[in-house]
Amino acid sequence: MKDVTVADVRNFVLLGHSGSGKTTLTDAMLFKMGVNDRQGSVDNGSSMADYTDEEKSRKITIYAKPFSGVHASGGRKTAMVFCDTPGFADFFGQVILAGRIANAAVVVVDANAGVQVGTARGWKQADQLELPRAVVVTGLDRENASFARVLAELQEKWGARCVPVTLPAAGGNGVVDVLSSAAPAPDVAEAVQAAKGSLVELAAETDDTLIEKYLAGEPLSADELAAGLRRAVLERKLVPVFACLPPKGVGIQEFLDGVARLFPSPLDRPIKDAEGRPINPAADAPFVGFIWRMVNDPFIGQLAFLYVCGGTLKPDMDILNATKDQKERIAVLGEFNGKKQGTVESACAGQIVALSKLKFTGLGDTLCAAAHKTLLAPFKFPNPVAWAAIAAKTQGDEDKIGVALQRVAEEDPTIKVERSKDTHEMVLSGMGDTHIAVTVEKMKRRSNVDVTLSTPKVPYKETVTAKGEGHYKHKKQSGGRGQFGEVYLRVDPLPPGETEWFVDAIVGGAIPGNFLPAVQKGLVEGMSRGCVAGYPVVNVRVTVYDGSYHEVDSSEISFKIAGSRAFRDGMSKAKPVLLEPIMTVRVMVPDQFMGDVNGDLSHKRGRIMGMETADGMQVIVAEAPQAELFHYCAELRSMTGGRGTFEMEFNRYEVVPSNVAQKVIAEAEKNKKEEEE
Ligand SMILES: Nc1nc2c(ncn2[C@@H]2O[C@H](COP(=O)(O)OP(=O)(O)O)[C@@H](O)[C@H]2O)c(=O)[nH]1
Ligand SMILES: [Mg+2]
Repeated sequence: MKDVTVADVRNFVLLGHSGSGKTTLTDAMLFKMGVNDRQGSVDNGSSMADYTDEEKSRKITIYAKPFSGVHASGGRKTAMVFCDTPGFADFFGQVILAGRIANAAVVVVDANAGVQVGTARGWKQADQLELPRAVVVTGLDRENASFARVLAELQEKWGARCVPVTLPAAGGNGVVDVLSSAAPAPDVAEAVQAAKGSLVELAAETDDTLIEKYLAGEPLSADELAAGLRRAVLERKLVPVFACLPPKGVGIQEFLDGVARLFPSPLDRPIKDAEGRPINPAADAPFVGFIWRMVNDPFIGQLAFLYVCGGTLKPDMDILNATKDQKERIAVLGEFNGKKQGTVESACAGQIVALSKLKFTGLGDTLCAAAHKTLLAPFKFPNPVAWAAIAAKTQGDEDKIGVALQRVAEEDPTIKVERSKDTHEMVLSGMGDTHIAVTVEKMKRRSNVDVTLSTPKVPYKETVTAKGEGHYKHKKQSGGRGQFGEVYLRVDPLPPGETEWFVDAIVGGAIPGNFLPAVQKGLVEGMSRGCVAGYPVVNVRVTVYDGSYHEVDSSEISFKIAGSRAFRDGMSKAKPVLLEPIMTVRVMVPDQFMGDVNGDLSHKRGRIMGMETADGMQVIVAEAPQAELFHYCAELRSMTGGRGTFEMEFNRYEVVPSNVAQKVIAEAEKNKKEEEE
């Protein structure tokens, strides 16, 4: 974009339920602004926005992507910068990324389906970010579509501030602009009149002198009305509603006109730094920018997408990465519309540029003029809600998985990989099963590693509940020098608060002091695989109180073996039990699902600890075993039509009830046999 002034930049993010038409609207806008010479379509794979293989094969948006173009209307040029985002809950991380750099939100609502789960999720995110917003009602041609019905629903949910600025007309093949001076067709005249009345009133209410004028029955001038409307949108007292039929390009011109007229520019809404101080958005202020998107492109290499918060970025400037405290060099400012790439000579507030070959910069970093260090707050993402153990299909590919996943995680901070030190599995976690599946697919395509996914193993542990005596005499005579070591010990529960698990109660040198470390080593080994199902043993105390040795045959290895076996003997007599991790779960659901969710949790051996309400939702706090929760995300979504969400964290270990323990033990024995074969 050339010759753009900050005041003429409009920057917004598209939010809404999956399938509501956000991407189709994106393609329609790009075509209207001449960025594309035909209108791309999600359905035939020609969309400029949903262009990645994983998006094309699923026909859904997976990544938030930036677009830009110039909208010319009435002799005025406006730079439109906007992000298309996924509506699917699994990819909400992308909404968090794009939301951070938006000056306004456009919530897309389908005229048949109305407000859906994803619509409400997007709206809530916009609320949290305090974003001014508009609604675009799409799908006017769909069966049972009704603009009037959706408008009523919007007003019921989000107030009378939702007022149409364009209305469907001409049997759905056109729209009328409520504020246009042309006389509306008779069939819409009444609706136009009502909307105009509401708009004028909301505009007047933003200013004391205007409201006086309005109440005195004087008309507002065109300039007063325009300024009042913009202020009302900025203050979130007006949510303009637009009617569109994106596949046919109907209402797009009017929508872009509306954005140019009504939306704030970056000058109206300065971004705040980490301390809450506004960053000066003016073009001549010191440069500050924020990295909100990273892409590891197999052909281009790594691209860092930067949002300019203030000042003007030009190539070859002295740039500081304030997050890493490192100087960076910038050669070229890239501009991307999907795959289509170009370059720009400079970028001001509200614009997005792609930077390549940065040395230190990652997602969430702040770049700024070296002489004016500024830092923005880092991103915050929700905790994972879905987990899968991941293993290489081909032996030897394990290292490749690690590297490939790390590259994916650089782009997508809601994907996490961890090697469990308890189960030794590599566990991939994310925002849902589809998120994990897409990640694996992407990894395969880019790094050519094939993996298998499975339910992660539960990190069971074992302990004892009573006192047990253990004894082992290790004696071996095989030709030359033999082996000899004998250990007597007692195993009992480690008293709460104590950490000293080993007690030396040997008297009279029954086991010489120099062999005690070997005995201890044997105990540690014994504790690494308990006698119940071979899981690590915790919270036990071992008192070694007697033993015997042989002048010649005793050795470290003999005592290590004796220690390990004596422990096993003692533990098996000390009423050993299996322990499992218990999680604290917070489930957020609308009222009507309370019964189902509570019932299901009890079914999962859960205990309801409390209930509260927050944000108009019921919050159920429960404790339940981790073993029952690996697939809770999918189960809760299907139980609640996607409206329930949850978070969970580890709480403590608890004894596994014996009927469940029997199954775990049987499974462990089966696995052991398989290993031995
Ligand atoms: N009939 C009709 N179909 C639409 C309209 N807008 C989008 N679609 C279709 O709805 C489906 C989902 O659209 P898409 O833009 O991918 O939705 P998104 O998930 O919100 O990005 C696609 O098959 C589109 O062709 C519309 O206004 N009318
Ligand atoms: Mg989409």
